[in-house]
Amino acid sequence: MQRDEIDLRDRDPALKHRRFRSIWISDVHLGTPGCRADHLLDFLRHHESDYLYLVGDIVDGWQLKKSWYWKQSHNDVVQKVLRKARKGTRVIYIPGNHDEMARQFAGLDFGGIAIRMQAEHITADGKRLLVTHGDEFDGVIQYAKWLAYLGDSLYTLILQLNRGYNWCRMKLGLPYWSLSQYLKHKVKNAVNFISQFEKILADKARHLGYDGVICGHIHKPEIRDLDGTLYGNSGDWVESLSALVESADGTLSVVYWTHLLSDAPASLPEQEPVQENVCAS
Ligand SMILES: [Mn+2]
Repeated sequence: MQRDEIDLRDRDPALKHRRFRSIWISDVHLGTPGCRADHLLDFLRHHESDYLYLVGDIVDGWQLKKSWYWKQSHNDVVQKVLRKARKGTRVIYIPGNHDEMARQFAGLDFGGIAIRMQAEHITADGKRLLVTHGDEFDGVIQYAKWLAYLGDSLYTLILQLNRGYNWCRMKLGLPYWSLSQYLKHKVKNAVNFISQFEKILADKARHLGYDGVICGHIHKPEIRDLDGTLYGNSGDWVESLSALVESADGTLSVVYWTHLLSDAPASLPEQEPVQENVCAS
């Protein structure tokens, strides 16, 4: 059984469906082996909402161009979203950089799904939020698309080169070059990148007169206040298996699929949704 083929049929049927005012999901990457479509399907089955925002990188066109990968569960996710739209959920699809081919349809509606470059969401308590995938604020992607492509395979290449490189260094009497040191440096840079990305998006939203921003792109679920501006990120369905949700009163929170699975039936009746990093404002 593959990692994404877990059997969810034995789940307790008492697990109630939760209703939120809004749900944001992003970075599903349908069309790649990494996509946890079964988990997302399970999440969508147990969560209803008035608004459902698909915040980009839903289908991974970059990977599909390289090699075709499409499973039944990937179809099921698409069908489930279309069904929600038919049944009255307002579905807004904001394409990201991996599904940029859908951007040419921005402004149009298909099957009850509104395709937009970005959207404005007004919460139940009146906050105006900018909803955008976020890659347009990512310097690397914006200015050098080939560099972003390169990133995918760079790590593999480094690992391959490291052995040969160090063999040469040894022959030349040079000390071993540490890959782990290099990667530690890279991780530090990644942390810097994330905080920079968050700041840039919050600044942009503030500049445009919004109370906050909701985005995806960096696969890091988050909800917090950045200098008085709300920053929300719905995460992804490759690693974190997360979504952003808005309760009936306008409270925003991050929910994780893993928490959904671990919900004990005994504690279920009228239990508040699993909330993490709840933003007070
Ligand atoms: Mn992206």
